[in-house]
Amino acid sequence: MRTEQPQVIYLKDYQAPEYLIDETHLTFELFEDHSLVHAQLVMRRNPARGAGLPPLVLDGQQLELLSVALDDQALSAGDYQLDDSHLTVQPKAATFTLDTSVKIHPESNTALEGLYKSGSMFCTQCEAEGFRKITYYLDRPDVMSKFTTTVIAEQHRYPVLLSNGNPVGTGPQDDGRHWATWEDPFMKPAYLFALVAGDLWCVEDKFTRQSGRDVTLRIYVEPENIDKCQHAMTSLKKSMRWDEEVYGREYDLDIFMIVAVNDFNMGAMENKGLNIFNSSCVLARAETATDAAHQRVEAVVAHEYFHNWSGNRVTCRDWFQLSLKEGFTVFRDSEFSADMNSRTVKRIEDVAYLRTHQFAEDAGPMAHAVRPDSFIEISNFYTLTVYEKGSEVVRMVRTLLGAEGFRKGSDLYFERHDGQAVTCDDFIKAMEDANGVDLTQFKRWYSQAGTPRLAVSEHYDSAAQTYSLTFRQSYPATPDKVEKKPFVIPVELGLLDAQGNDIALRLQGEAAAGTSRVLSVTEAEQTFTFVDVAAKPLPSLLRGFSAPVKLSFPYDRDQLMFLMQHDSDGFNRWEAGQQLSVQVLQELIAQHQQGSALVLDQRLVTALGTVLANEQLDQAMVAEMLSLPSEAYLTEISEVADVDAIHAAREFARKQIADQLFDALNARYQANRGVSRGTEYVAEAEHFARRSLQNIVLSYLMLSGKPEVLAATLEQFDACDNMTERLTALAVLVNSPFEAERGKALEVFAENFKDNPLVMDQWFSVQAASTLPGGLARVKALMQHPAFTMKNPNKVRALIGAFAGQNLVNFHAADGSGYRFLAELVIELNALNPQIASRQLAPLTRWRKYDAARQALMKAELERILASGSLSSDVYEVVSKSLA
Ligand code: B3K
Ligand code: ZN
Repeated sequence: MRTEQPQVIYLKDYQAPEYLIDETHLTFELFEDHSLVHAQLVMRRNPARGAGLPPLVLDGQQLELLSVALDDQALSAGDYQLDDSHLTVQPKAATFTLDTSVKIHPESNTALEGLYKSGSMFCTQCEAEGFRKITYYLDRPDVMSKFTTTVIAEQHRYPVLLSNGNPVGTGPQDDGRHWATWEDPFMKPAYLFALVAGDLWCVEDKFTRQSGRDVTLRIYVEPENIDKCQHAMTSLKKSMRWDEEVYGREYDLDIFMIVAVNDFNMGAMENKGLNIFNSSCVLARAETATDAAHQRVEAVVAHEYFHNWSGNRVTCRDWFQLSLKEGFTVFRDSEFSADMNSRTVKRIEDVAYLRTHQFAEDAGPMAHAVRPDSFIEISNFYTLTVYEKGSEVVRMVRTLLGAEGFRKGSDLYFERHDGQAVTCDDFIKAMEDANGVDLTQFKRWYSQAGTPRLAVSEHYDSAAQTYSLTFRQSYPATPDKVEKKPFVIPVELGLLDAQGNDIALRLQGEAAAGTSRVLSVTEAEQTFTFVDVAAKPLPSLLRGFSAPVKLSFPYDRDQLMFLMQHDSDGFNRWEAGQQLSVQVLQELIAQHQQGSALVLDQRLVTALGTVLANEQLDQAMVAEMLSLPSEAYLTEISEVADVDAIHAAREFARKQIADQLFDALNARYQANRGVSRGTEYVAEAEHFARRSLQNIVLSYLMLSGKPEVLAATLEQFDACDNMTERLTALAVLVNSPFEAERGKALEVFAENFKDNPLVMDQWFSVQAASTLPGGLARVKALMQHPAFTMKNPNKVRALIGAFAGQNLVNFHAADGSGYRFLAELVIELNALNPQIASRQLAPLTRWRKYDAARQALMKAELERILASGSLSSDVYEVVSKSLA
């Protein structure tokens, strides 16, 4: 908890550390009611900071200092200063050794940062600033050290003792305890430190590197989960191969370990050689994990593995540079997933996510640049902007340089900075130097917050046979009130003729350049003119979503239908469908607001009918195209979001589509369920595609309320062999009018899976997201369920996160009951786990999107949180910025 006024930390104040830590020797003695940490730090004055011996200020929080010695001389209380967050000592020489012993309480650490207990095992989470809750240290990423770690614990309870690097020794003590020592040969910052002690089983495999040497791979889990590790292991081996092939990066230690823990604040953590994972991102098998969960496991395993180079070998100089490792690594994992599955579908998923959630963040009170220039609490900056927009920025670099130029740049980056802690500027510099280009203007993507708008207009001159496109950039105001300068916006485009074929592209004054190309828009207003254009074409703009901007072009609905059918770019075919749906839905929203009868533009039904009839199209694409823009996305693009009208309009459109296309939907359902019934579960793209279409189609069919659909749903629920089909059937029932069947299915499901917490998370989520009336009461009742606990972040996300984030009509109930409920929970969570509390707050921070009455209610709840007493810096920062 915060005891002093929270301080704002600025990038411009960065200074290199006064001292360095060459070696870190740690000994942990783990007990049930406390733990002891003995640290020996071999230190020296940082030569880069010049002569003189300023005081050594070590970070440390919630530590009970037992002893401190400088060069083996015990210090007494008068020889050092101690406050809530620092230990200060005065070195006597340029090189010295500092020994400290502290007592800590992992057994009561509910914040899940530092050393804590998850169930019966000990584990750690140090990024960003958790190491200071373990021992006194220079807890900053530019202080890199060689770590040796000894863990001592009771043999019987904790047979497995792990830390980073290679095992160098282990043995029993005569008091029933045992020890293990690990040595990490690579210099690393403290945030990559990890320790695990528990009664764990492991699955072991090996990977042969390109260079011929074997690496031992181990996944450690609690014994009951040993049958759910294979998918993660396969994903790990695929990731290792991919990083060798695509980036030329080999793994460097002889052992790589993953440990699954149930209580974890986020997805996973890339600690050197010892990744610690939320069990939701490791465990997967057909019966208990959905296709989405399988894909998430593959992506997160890859992401953490890729950090070994983008993050660990080359790390961040300071936390303002977080996107250096996160944006780049998200880009790497998304390309990996694209290569392993359907590239277009992966792009669609990423873009839909970015535009719904990151764009909302960029338009809200916490908006910040990809490289923020100030923060109060760094934990609040593990954001969609740093991760997802950061990844888009790296993607644009690749688009501008081409795949080969990008690889030259990444090679130079890794070679030049291996073993260093560097900045986003260093990354771009390597890209520039390897390609002989100047990216100075491009770097505005790192420093300017907010989503740029790009308005496009056209002009066709039939006499001159020229076609011009004019691009106008504009920038919404952001909380930093910084005046924005033009971005470099790579716009990939093509021009379609009347038959829907791409025409040859030739810019005035240039040679012909294929049928799809990238224009680099660099000015606030800029016109590009194409020559030899025989007839007015239809532009396909921002193909593959080549830049994270809000592009607008005045397409009419017939043109969008044409693009849906003919665009050679798969992403833009989907995008045309989304734009058509948005236009149609916005019309329905307006009708609802005017109190007139809702009338659906039949062109949407026709367009979706055509998609549904196209047997050649990848089934996952059909599924994506059938998915109407989410309520959250419709909210994001509204000036003032009318939650009830959005919900009514979307549900009306879905029902119309279901009724009018019933036979075609049903045919697709029967065909796919037929195949699923006769096929064993396989976690591969083609099977994901079949099930995704089968499932979205089933959710449409249920809107008909026909008894035959109920029967089909119950058949799927009972007879399928996998969680994807079962959970979809459950969700469809939960949102259906069939009350008795719904209740029965929920009961059967909970009874079957009561011992599997990850499956119970799904059970909570499906109910929390149900938009039927009475949502809040259902959520409150579920909080009393024995499987629910506020202490487990997965449970909080499954129930409260799903309610506030996905169940918009219920959460935004006009009486403010949803807001009050969330505020109360945030106050409770603030005391237990500040990081989770601050994350759950996000929906309340978006108050500017709503009508005056809701705004007042939401702000009142934010005020109430602010006034509630001793707030963590995490919650304080988000609430105070939201009210500013
Ligand atoms: N680097 C970690 C995130 C740590 C978050 C700390 N609050 C996971 C990842 O991005 O790979
Ligand atoms: Zn990461």
